[in-house]
Amino acid sequence: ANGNQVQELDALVVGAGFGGVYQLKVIRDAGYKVKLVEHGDDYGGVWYWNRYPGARVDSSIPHYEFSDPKLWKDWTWKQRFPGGPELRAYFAHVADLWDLRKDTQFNTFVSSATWNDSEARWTVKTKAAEVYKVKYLLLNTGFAAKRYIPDWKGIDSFKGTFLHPSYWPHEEPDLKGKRVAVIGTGSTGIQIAQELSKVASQLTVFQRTPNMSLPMAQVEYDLPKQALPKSEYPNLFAGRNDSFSGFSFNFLPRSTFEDTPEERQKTYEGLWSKGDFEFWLATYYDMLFDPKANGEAYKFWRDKTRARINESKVADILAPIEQPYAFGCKRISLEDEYFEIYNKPNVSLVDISNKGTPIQGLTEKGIKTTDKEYEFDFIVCATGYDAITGGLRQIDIRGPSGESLSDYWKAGAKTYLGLTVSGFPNMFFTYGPQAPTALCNGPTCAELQGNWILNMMNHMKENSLKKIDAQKESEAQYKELIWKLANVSLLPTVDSWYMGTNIPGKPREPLIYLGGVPTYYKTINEAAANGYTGFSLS
Ligand code: NA7
Repeated sequence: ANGNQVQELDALVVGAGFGGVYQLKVIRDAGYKVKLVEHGDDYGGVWYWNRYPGARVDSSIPHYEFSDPKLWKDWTWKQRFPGGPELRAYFAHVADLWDLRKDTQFNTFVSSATWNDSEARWTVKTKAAEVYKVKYLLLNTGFAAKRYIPDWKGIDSFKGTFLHPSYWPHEEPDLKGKRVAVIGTGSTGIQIAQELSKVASQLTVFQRTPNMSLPMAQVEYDLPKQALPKSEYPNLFAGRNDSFSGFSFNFLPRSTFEDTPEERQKTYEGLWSKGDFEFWLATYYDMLFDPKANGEAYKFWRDKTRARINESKVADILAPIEQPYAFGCKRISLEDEYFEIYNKPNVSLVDISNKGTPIQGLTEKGIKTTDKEYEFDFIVCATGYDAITGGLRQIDIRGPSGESLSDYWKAGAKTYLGLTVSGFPNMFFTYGPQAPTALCNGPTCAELQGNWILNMMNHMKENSLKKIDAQKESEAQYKELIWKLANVSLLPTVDSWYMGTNIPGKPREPLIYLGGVPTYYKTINEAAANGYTGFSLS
C-alpha cells in the first residue's frame, strides 16, 4: 500500500513491542479493523533494537511473558532471565500463534497525526508518505524509543567506531582484541561491560554515578525443568495485577526497624539470595520512603558489593562508603559478575563524576577527560534514552486546537490516567508517562492497559459514540496525584530518567505513577466502570 491511497481503519497501533503486539491481537479479535506499524523490520520493540552483546531482560520469566495459555502451553525458556536472541524468538512464536504478520507493516515510521474534528478521525502519515485515516490512534512506542547521545564536542571527529547500544549493527562487529570504551553505567552499560570484558584487549568504563546493581541469580533451564510447573501459570498470571510491580512478589508488611538488627540481616540475606528484584521490590515496605530505612538497605548492598572488588580505590567509585543517593530510586539493574570484572587486568574504571575527571569531548583518537586523552577503537555510548515521553514527543501529533503534543508537554507531561491526553481525543498509549511504566513488569502493563483500551473502544461502539477526550480538570487533578504519590517517596530526591533529569532541559517531574500496579489498576477500572469519569464522550 504505497503512495497517496488513504487506508481507513478503526485503529492504528504504533510499535511492535509487548504493548503493540498485545493491542493488535485483542482489538482484532474483537472484530475491529486494525493494523500494526513498526519502525524496525521485526517484532520485539526494545529487544529488536538492542542487539548489543549481553543484552538481557532483568525481569524473570514466566512473569515476563503473555498470559495467553495458547502461547505458554508449548513454549519453554532456556534461562530465568533470557537474552536478546531468546526474546526475539519468543516474539516470533507470539507472532505465529497469534497470526499477527498479516496485519503488521514493518519499516514504517509514523511521523505525524492530525485530528479531523468533523470526521472524528486521525489522519496519520508515515515517513514514506503513506496516509491512514483512523478512529483510534494507539501509541505503543514504549519508554525507550528515543535514544540519547550527549552533545559532546568532537563526536564526528572520532575515527574509530561509535555505537549506541539501541542501534547495534545486526551484523555483530568484531570487538575481539580491541580497545573499547563504555560510557554510562545504567542497565545497558553494565551488561555490555560484563560481556566485553571477556573479549576486549582493553575495556575502559566511564562511570558518572554508581549503579546499585543487584545479583541476578540467573538459572539455566533444561527440559523438563522449567521455572514453574505449567499448572501454576494461571495463578501466577492472575496474581500479577496484585503485585506493586506486576510480578509475583510484594513489599514486606513490616518496616525496617520493626526487626532487630539480626532479624534484618537475615531478611536482607534471604532477599539477596533470591536474586531478581527482590532486594528492591520485596523488601521492607518503608525502604523507598524513609531515608533511614533506605540507608540500611544501602549499607547492606555496599558491604556485599565492596567485598567483591579487590582494590579499595575502585570500590570507592563503584560502591562508596558514604551513600551517594537513595537506594532503589534510580532503576535497579541486575548483574552477573559485573563487579568482578574490575579485578581483571584488561578492565579499568574512570570516575567521570564532578569529583573525578568528567568527559570534555571526543577526539580523533578517543575520549578526552579533564586530565587526559584515552585512545579507543570502539566507543559504546550507553547513555540511555529520552525516556517515557521522548518516543511520543518525536511524532508530530496535533489535536483539534492545532497545538502539538510536544508543545503541550513542554513544561511537563500531562495525561489522564497515564493513558491519554486532554485535547487529543481518541488517542491512547501504553507504557507511557504517569502510569506504573518502568516500575511495572512490561507484559503485565501491556495486558492491563491494553484491555482497558479495548473495553473503552467497545463502550464507544455499543453507545454509538465517536469521540472520547479527557477533561482538563481531571488531567490537572491526576497530575497532582502523580506528584503526591512521588513526594511521599524518596524518588524525587534522585536524578534519574524516572524524574526526567537525564536529559538536559527536560522538566524535573515524576514521569511514573508510584502508587503501584494494584492501585493503578483499580483507579483506571473505576473510571471506566463509572461511565468513564473524567472524560467527555460525544
Ligand atoms: P540509563 O539507565 O539512562 O543509563 C545511562 C547511563 O549513562 C547512566 O550511567 C548515566 O549516568 C550515563 N550518562 C548519561 N549522560 C551522560 C553524560 N552526559 N556523561 C556521562 N555519563 C552520562 O540508560 P540504560 O540504557 O542503561 O537503561 C535504560 C533502561 O533500559 C533501564 O533503566 C532498564 O529499564 C532497561 P548518570 O546516572 O545519569 O549519572
